[in-house]
Amino acid sequence: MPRGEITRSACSVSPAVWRTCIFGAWTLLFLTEVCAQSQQRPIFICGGNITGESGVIGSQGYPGVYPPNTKCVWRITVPEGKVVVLSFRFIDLESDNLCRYDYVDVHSGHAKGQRLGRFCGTFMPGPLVSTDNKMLLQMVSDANTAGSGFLAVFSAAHPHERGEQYCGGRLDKPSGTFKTPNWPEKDYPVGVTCFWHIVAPKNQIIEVKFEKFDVERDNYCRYDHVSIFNGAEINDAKRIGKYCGDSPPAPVFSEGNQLLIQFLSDLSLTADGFIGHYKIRLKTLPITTTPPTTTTHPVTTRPIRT
Ligand SMILES: [Ca+2]
Ligand SMILES: [Ca+2]
Repeated sequence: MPRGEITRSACSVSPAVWRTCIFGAWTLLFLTEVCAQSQQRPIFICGGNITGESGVIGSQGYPGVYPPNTKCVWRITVPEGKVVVLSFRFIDLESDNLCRYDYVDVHSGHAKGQRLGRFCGTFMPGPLVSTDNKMLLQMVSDANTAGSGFLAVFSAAHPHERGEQYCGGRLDKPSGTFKTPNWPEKDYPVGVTCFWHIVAPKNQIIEVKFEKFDVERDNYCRYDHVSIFNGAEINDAKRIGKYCGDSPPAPVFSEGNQLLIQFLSDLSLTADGFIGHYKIRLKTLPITTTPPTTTTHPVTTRPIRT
């Protein structure tokens, strides 16, 4: 698969065509018009590295039907200190309840740790916000059935600049609040994934309390749920808890100075959602006998089944 920038010079013509141009002014005018039009419309190819304040990403060949059996990866980098806000403008991928065949995954960062969502069919999620200045999109297609793909725009934003409209982000103030999209006016939407990454100064810990909590109930929290992890990434070995239903979880304390809160809703049944608060605390009382974990490099995910 060709990989590279999302746009490239859109107007290349054969020598034969140029000969035609030389002998016919109208032909030249026609070509100029075609070139002008095609330069306004980027040609979308399979994946690439995109750096800048804003940009457009489309599936390979968009708005044409995407090819089968592809895996395309786009890595977005916006200026340091900002976050990436990605908004889908159009999605048409093979439809499936579990997005098993064709899908586009959106990850916060360039590693594939924090997935902000997996999308297929024509479901359009709200804007997705990374926790740092990097985001990764991966689109996968299988052998059969395809659609027109997707078109998305991204822009750089200051963390929390557009806070009320989105969910997730990096929280590094001494205290703060996080809540599901639409809280308290409406139920949270289907198909959202939010990550709040709370960072305290070194040698301090984080306390999280939920004020109100109502997330689709299931005995195993299989559908919609909140998971809280020690550290900065999804890691089953560092999961503090997984919560759903309408009773607020008991207050949670981090072991170290970072905590990741993940909220996921599936594609059906929603509820009021939640509002929670965190506070950074001095590590005065021994909260746990496990030594605090300070991780500066990626930790391999080790699924634990008990
Ligand atoms: Ca397919
Ligand atoms: Ca649900």
